[in-house]
Amino acid sequence: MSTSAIPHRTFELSDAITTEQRAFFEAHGYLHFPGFVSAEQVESLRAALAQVDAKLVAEKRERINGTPLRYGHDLDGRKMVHRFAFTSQLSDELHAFIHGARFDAIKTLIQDGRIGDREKDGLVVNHYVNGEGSNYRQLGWHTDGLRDIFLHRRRPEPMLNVGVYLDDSPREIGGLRLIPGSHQQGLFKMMFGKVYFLDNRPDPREICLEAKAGDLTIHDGRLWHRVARSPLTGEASRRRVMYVPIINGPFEPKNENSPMPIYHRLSRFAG
Ligand SMILES: O=C(O)CCC(=O)C(=O)O
Ligand SMILES: [Fe+2]
Repeated sequence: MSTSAIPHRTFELSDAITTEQRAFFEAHGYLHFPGFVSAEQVESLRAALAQVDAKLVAEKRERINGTPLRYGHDLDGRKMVHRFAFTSQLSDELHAFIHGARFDAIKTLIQDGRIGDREKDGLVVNHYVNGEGSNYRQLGWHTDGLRDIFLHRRRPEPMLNVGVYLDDSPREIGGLRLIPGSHQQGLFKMMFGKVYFLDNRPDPREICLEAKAGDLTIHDGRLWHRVARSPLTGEASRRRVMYVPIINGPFEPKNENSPMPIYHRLSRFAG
């Protein structure tokens, strides 16, 4: 069976990951759990994010722990952050949320998994909006694990990228496209299978991960994925998703003196 024959499907999250969920994740490299947080909590997380945004804009912060922030302008012309990093270090609420017991089951998908909010790029938040002043409407093909290769490791360590959706993300909004099973491609294809960030073309094997505000998704760090540009404009195109890495291995926290990772030079082409 070719990977393109696999339909997008969802699961229910309880206290533990089931055998079926684990098998699906191992085979296809992603999982989707609708309704992880309530509508009220989505509101509260959006408000916490808006506070961090205002603070960063006011302080004109360019980087956090070496990772560049991406700025643009919102629909009302106000300066905004399109891509945040280490967001949980700037918000007690976001910090408490990602360290809550609700993530315990998810951590068990890898051995000794931990929330990596002080490592890699920490809690990343992507805030896309398709308007005149926007500087971030799509993100080309990439794997998240390439970061490890650039961080002087020979091979990427296990990494789950766990997404929490703060807006509905139907196909009409662009949204996440991924190639199921591509996490098993081997290192060579992971490095050279596509041109990182510059290639935005649809792939016949891709599926669209359609999610709603409050849903949780997981993708393997080796999986090829992209974010398609929304054909909509204005408020209808707004899409906020938080991603926290779950990792294992040696603890490697970043700090304000950490250098800018090389892969960020590549991702600047996204837009
Ligand atoms: O916005 C998304 O859903 C995915 C973003 C992404 O792939 C990334 O930030 O590495
Ligand atoms: Fe990604």
